[in-house]
Amino acid sequence: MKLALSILTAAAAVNAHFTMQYIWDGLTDEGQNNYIRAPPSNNPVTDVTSTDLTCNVNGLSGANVETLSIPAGTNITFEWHQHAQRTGEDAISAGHKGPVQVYVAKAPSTAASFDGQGAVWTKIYSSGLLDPSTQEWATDVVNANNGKHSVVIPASLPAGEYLLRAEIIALHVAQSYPGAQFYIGCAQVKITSGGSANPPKIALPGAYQGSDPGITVNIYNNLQSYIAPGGAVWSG
Ligand SMILES: *[C@@H]1O[C@H](CO)[C@@H](O)[C@H](O)[C@H]1NC(C)=O
Ligand SMILES: [Cu+2]
Repeated sequence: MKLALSILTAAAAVNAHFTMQYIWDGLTDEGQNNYIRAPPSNNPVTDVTSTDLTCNVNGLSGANVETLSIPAGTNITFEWHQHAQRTGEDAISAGHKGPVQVYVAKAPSTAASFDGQGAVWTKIYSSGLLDPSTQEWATDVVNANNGKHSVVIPASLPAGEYLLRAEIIALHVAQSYPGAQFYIGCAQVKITSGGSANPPKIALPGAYQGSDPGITVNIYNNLQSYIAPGGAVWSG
C-alpha cells in the first residue's frame, strides 16, 4: 500500500506542470494574468526549435493583453503556480529541478504586436545549480518563495515597449532530447526613463540546441556544475 501510494505520488509530481500567473511591480501585485500572454494550458514546451519557445503556446501576439508602464530600474517579481491558486500547494512541483532565467526584448513598436522573433533577446538573470553539495537548484528557491523570483530591470535599457520573458527549465527527464521542459511566461511592459545601452541579443528559438549541456543533462548523478543555455547574463 505504501509503495503503491508513493508510485502514485511520483506520477502526479511528473505531471504537475505550472504557468507564470502574476507579475509584481515592486511591491504591487498586478493581478492574475494581467499584462501576461497566458498560454492555453500549463504544459511545458519541449521543442527548442518551435516558436512556442519564444513566449509559450499562442504567445506570438499579445493583442488582448495590456502593457504595464514601469520606470527602468524597477524590481519585477514573477510568480508561478501549478494551478490557478495561491493555496500553499508547491508553487512549482518540487520534483521539477533546474534553472530560472529572465530575458528582455525591445519591441520595434508596441509590445502587444511584437512576436519576439529574431535576435532580439537579452538575458538579464540566470540562476541554476546553487549548491552541488546539497543539489539545491534555483527552482527550489522559487518553491520556497511561493513561486516567486525577482529581477531588477537594468536602468541603462533604452525606454520603449518590451517583452519580459521568464523561463524555468525543468530537468527531471532531461537525460535525452526532447526531455527538458521549458516553462515560459511573457509579460508586456513599457519602460520609461531608460538609458542608452545596446546589449547583446540572441534569438529564441535559435540560440538553444537540443545538444546544449544545459538542455540534455542527467541531474541525478551528483552533478557538480551546470551551464544554463543562452549564454552569459548582461548586467546592464
Ligand atoms: C526585489 O524584490 C523582492 C521582493 O520584494 C526582494 O526580495 C528582492 O530583494 C528585491 N531585489 C532587489 C535587488 O532589491
Ligand atoms: Cu511538470
